[in-house]
Amino acid sequence: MKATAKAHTNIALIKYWGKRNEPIILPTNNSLSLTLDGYFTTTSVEFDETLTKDQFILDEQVITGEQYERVASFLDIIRKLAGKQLYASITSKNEVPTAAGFASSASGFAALAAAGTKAIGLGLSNMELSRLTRQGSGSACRSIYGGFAEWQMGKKEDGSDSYAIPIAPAEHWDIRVAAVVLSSTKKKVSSRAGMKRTVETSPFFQGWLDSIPQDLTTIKEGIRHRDFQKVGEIAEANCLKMHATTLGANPPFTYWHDTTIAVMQKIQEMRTQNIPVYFTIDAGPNVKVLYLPEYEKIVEETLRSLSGVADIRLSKPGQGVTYL
Ligand code: 2P0
Repeated sequence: MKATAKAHTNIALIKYWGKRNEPIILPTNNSLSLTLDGYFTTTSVEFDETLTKDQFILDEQVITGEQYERVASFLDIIRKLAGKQLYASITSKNEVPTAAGFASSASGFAALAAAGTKAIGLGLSNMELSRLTRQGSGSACRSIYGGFAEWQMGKKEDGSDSYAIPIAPAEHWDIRVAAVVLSSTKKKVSSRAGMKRTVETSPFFQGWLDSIPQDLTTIKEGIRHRDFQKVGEIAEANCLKMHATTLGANPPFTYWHDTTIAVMQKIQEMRTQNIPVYFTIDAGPNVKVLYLPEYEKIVEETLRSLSGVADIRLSKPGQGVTYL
């Protein structure tokens, strides 16, 4: 009744930004991401007949409150699927530096879903595992796969057709991501609250949705042909459109800081000097820079020299969920 799994986080190139069903996490649009090797969560789940409630230990700390409730509710879904009323002891270790602006919820729920279902004796396919993982955290459903994965929003309201599918494995293309860590990174609006406010109030939201199908078609073509310019241009434009929706929300908000804008401008300036680099930004102020391996040195040096930048963390494409 015990299993251990490891899952990596991912960076969205076409963003998930909006839910059409909050309780079971159904998105308003398809999204597409690259799984990253540098950031992962390892989780062990052990079901135990003597326990009267779940126990959750993260990085050697006993977790209570909202974070505990989210994990226990997710295990309720696994218990229901398996038809077994057993509690578990969950032990997780995060190798996701929160300062780098990567959400540990993606690798966290992917590892929890994989270890939990294996420990309770459910033999799920990757499709079933991704569909289940989605209910813990939306972006986590893409972390079941390595390399490039697309979360298909699905049409059904029961969520049965909403899960990620693999687009290309990590070995297909060595595209790199530099996370630019800013000195000041206080985040005021969580991604969950931010996307909700945007869906409910932003007049730009429909424009965002209308633009997704073409972005997806073009970026998938670019990935297939390893066309870096095509992938970079679409990823950067898609990120800017997502962030534009927040400015139209009521009350309006932005995740950007002054250094966020300085890094974006530096990236665009590097392109005028024939250095092929593009950026993307999630629901926070840190910038993620896309580049090819031969430009690693110049990318790292240039970004490190900017004021307000605390650190640069480099990552390669990573693998999907594995069992240890
Ligand atoms: C993404 N983000 O596609 C987008 C881009 C942030 C910006 O997925 O409510 O933690 O758990 O489904 O997955 C962050 O939202 O939200 C996110 P929930 P999640 O990666």
